[in-house]
Amino acid sequence: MSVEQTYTMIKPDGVRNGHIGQIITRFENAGLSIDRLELADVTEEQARANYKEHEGKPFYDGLITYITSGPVVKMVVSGEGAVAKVRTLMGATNPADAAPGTIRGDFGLIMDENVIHGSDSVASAEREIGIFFN
Ligand code: IDP
Ligand code: MG
Repeated sequence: MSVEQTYTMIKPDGVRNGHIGQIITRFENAGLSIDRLELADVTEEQARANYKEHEGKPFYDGLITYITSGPVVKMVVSGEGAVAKVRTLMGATNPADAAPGTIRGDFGLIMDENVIHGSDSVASAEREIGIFFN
């Protein structure tokens, strides 16, 4: 493994429900560094670019509406194996299946509002950092 950067964002429900501090604390406790951080709305263009792979799926329109529904916390996080580390800390996509102790397991309840996004590969991370921090 090597030092990587990943893109992660606390989604509108995570911000709305007051979980920013606890989520950032989990990253820092895991030894990850916060390289960039910004509270902002996701534009429709950014949302569509980020979720391009899901275009046409039944949940796609709802996903775009949800991710643009309020401010998010956008972050670039780095460290040894940061991409996989953040995904492990996040937990399973559906909070109903996410293990206790994971961010989605502890702070989420339903698939439609699953608290956090994290890049799934180094290539995705580079693409997503370009979308959200240009
Ligand atoms: P991931 O966020 O764990 O990488 P993906 O399968 O890439 O999961 O899906 C991207 C996002 O789309 C999820 O985080 C979730 O917000 C949303 N999503 C995925 N599948 C569904 C679904 O079946 N219903 C509602 N939303 C979904
Ligand atoms: Mg994904």
